[in-house]
Amino acid sequence: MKIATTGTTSLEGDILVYHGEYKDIIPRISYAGYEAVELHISDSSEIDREKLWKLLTDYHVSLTSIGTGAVYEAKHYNLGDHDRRIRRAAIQHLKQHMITAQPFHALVIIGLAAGRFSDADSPEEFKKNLTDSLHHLDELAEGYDISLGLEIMNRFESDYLTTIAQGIDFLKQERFQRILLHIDTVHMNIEEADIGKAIRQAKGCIGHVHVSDNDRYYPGHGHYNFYETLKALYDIGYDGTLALETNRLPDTETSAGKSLIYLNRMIDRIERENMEKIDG
Ligand code: LER
Ligand code: MN
Repeated sequence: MKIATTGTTSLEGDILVYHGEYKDIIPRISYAGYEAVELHISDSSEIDREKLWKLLTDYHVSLTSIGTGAVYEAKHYNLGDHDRRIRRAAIQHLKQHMITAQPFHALVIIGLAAGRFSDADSPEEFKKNLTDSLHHLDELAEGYDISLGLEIMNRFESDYLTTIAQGIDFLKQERFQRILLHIDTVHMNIEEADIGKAIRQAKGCIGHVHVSDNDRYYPGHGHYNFYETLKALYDIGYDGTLALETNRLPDTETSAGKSLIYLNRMIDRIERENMEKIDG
């Protein structure tokens, strides 16, 4: 499992760890000991991709994933909307992120940009529109050789597919080539009755994981049971990213530093226990 921090050029908001221009935050991410980052990008068509890719390569930081939710708040682009033009705009917008993701085979997140029931005339219409849009994106992702992560979010931020079990059923029904589930400790903490069991049942279906403590602080700050989550992920052979969708409190460097120490220690413990079990 690879640990990624998060970054954005937006100077506002506490959620996400590094805020600032790429030329400033990517060196800081590297000096903090991270080899991977998830970037939340408001519009991929507006960035200098070559410059970003070079910066990442020069600092040995790989791009694991792209957060895309900002467009729902800024422009209301979403994949389930009643208006076909809005759905198309959302797909084109996500396609631009796929281009940014391509050299690193990063995963493009579909979270808030999926939309809400209220964006269509009925829940049924929303589900149909979203499913059609996802099939379109699935084909595009195949062409760009990247994956998409359909984020399972809690009931206060999403109306559809709020548990891992619902996500698994949806993936099985639609048989996407490139869409996997993206789970998040904050959402699981709200929606799952048994987090370890829910993860174990999703073997082969999980493409991405957001981690933060129950209060959105760095892991280890609150009372979330990371051992249970990481052990379940380890046991199902999850080999993807743990991306720190945490706040930057009390400050960026503290959040980044404490997260890395805590998660590495937890992964080491799980690996050690596994070795001891094998050794008998
Ligand atoms: C997005 O990844 C997410 O988890 C949301 O809770 C953010 O609003
Ligand atoms: Mn998340």
